[in-house]
Amino acid sequence: PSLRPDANHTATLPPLLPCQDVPPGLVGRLLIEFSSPMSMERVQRETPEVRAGGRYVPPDCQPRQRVAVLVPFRHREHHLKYWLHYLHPILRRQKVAYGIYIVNQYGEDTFNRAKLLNAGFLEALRDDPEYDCFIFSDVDLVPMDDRNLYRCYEQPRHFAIAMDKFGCRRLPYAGYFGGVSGLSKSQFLKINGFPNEYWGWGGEDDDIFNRISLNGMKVSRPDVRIGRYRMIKHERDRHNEPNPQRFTKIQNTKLTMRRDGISSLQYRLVEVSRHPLYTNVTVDIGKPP
Ligand code: UDH
Repeated sequence: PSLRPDANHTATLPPLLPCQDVPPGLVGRLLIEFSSPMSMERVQRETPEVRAGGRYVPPDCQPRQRVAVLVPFRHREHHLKYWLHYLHPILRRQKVAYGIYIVNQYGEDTFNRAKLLNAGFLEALRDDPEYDCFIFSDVDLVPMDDRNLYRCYEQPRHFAIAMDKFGCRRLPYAGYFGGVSGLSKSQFLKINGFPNEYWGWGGEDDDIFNRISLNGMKVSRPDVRIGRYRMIKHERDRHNEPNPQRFTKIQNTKLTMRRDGISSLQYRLVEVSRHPLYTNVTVDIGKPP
């Protein structure tokens, strides 16, 4: 804990107490909708407490974790406005220190969600080596309850367990790990990060689930009433067609995970820019072989 100088720099304030495990300002179930118009200016106006680059530290307690929230991204500006509008206030109430990183895929080659997230992991750590928890969130998913705490747990966490698109019922299948997940730095390194070789839509989340199980860990999840999400409706993106190789690839995680992952990641950093509510990291991750 640091001693903070007071306004006159003559005395020091007592160190802050650790933030409570269950933050006292949570409100529970939230009303989420994507029909009212949203502009980035409005979101910025309503979120003055966040520092440049989308960084926040609770002012009234000592946070227990430093969380980097990583969003795989390309051409979804419309979704990003809603996502930031809802997520910043939720994360603030949850009393963690956090930073938002939009990991933007450069160029128009086939999308690769997991490889982007690997690059985001390294770039967030380069920005702040103190991050000890990483949350990976699609840009079109907003939690419906702020008791779904965006932090890291004893075991890798799957947050998005019930979505309105699946009728808010439980998981589509038992090993589902898509949408929003979270791993501590050591959990992430233990599974050698995410696979780099899933180009196009699908399969990478199942591969990550396999990595977790094969390394002796077990996915933890919130209560089904708390883990609900709203998804912004959209059509399939261009250059993110379903990957026909995904079914065979997920059979082979055990053989591939040691050589394919954060240890073998290659990309070119194109740009890092600090926006008022997020840090944009644009990376050139290449294209399928
Ligand atoms: N993403 C982008 N840009 C893209 C592709 C994906 O930003 O071009 C990111 C974004 O964060 C998105 C995530 O990757 O939330 C996952 O991709 P997705 O939203 O395409 O996957 P999802 O399973 O949808 O949500 C699949 C297509 C549904 C088509 C339905 C047609 N009615």
